[in-house]
Amino acid sequence: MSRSLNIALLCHPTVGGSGILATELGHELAELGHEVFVISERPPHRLKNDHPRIHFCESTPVEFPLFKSPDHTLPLATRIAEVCRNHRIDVVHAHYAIPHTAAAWIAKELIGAAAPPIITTLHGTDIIYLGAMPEYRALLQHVLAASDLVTCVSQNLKERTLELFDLEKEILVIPNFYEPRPVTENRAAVRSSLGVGDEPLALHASNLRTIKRLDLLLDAFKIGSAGRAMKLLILAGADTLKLETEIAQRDLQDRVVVVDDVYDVDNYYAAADFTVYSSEYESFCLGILEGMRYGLPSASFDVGGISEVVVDNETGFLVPFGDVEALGQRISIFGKDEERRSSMGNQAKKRAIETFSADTVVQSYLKSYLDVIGH
Ligand code: GMT
Repeated sequence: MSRSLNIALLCHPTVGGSGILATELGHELAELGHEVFVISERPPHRLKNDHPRIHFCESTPVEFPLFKSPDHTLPLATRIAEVCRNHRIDVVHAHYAIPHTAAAWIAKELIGAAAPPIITTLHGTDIIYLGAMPEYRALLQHVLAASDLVTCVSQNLKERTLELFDLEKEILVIPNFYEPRPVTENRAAVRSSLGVGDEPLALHASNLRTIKRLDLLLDAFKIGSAGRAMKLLILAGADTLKLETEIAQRDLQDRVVVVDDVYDVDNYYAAADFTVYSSEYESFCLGILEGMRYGLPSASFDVGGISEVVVDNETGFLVPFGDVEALGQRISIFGKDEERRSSMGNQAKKRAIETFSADTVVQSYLKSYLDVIGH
C-alpha cells in the first residue's frame, strides 16, 4: 500500500444493495489499513462498528414544525464538510447519487479550495427511477458532472446513465464483489430451524420493493414447485405483511418461509440450493452474486445488468422478463436435477471468485481514489 487514506463513505443505512456494497467496501478498505468514515443517519445494516479503522459519523435529520418532513440532505452536507475538515479526508465516496452526491457537492462548496474530490458510484434506481424524475434530473446532471469521477456497477447501468445524462468524463464500470463471512450455524441446523428437510431449497433475498416483482416470483415458484417437494426461503429486508397476503392468496403457506431482519445472510446461503429473482430491473443483483459465492446457481429474468453477472445455462438460467412459465420451468429443473444444479453451482462459484472477488474490485476503487487525488 502506498499510504493510508482517509476515506468518507456515504450510503443509505437501509437494507439494499448500495448500502451493503458500500459497507463491505468500507470493511475491506479498513482491513487494508485505510481509515474509513461512514457518514449516514444510522449505522448501515451490516456495518462492523467495532473495527478500529471504521468510524461511524452520524448525520441527524432535522425535524422542525415548519418542515412537513424531516430534512436529511442539508444536515448531511454540513456533517460531510465537518468530517472532511476534522479528519483531513482524502476522498468522499458517495454511494447512490440521491441525496449523497448532492450533499457531497454542497459540502464541497462549504469547504472551498481545500475540499477533497468526490467519487459517485451509481447503483441503479438512483438513475433508472429517481434520475428520470423531473424533480431530480437537472440537479443530478449538475452534481454528476461536478463529481471528479462517476462509476457504475455494470455496463448496462453505464449505458442507461449516458442515455439520461450528458457527461463528458468517462464513466468507469466497477462491478460489485462479495466476500463471504464465516458461517456460524451448520446447514442441517439452519434448515431444520426453517422447517426444511432434504427437499431443494430456493432462496430470494431482497427489500421486497415493487421493482422486485414478488408477485411474479411467487407465480413462478408455484409453477416450478407443483407436484414436488420444494421450499422457497425469502429473506426480507422490509415489512412482510403484504408478502404474507400474497403467499396466502396463492396457497403457498406450506412451501414458502419468510425470515425478516436477517444479519447473518451467509448461514442461509450455505443452507440453500439455488437462488431465484424476478425483478423488472437490476443494475447488477448482488443477491445473485452472494448466492454464486456459495455455489448456488440462479434462475431469473434477463433484465438490466444481470447478464453481466450470470452466464446463461452455465452459472444460472436467464429468461425473458415476465415469462413466469419459463421461470417456473427453470425452477423445476433445479428442483428435480441435483446434478445439473450442482455442476452449474460449481461454475457459479468459480465465476464469483474469479470475476467478482474483493481483491480485484477493491483495488479498482483504490486506484480510482489515487487517480482523483492526483497521486
Ligand atoms: O435493488 C435494491 O433494492 C437496492 C438497490 C440499492 O441501490 O440499494 O440495489 C441496487 O444496487 C445493488 C448494488 O450495486 C445492485 O446489485 C442492484 O441490482 C441495484 N438494484 C436495482 O438496480 C434495482
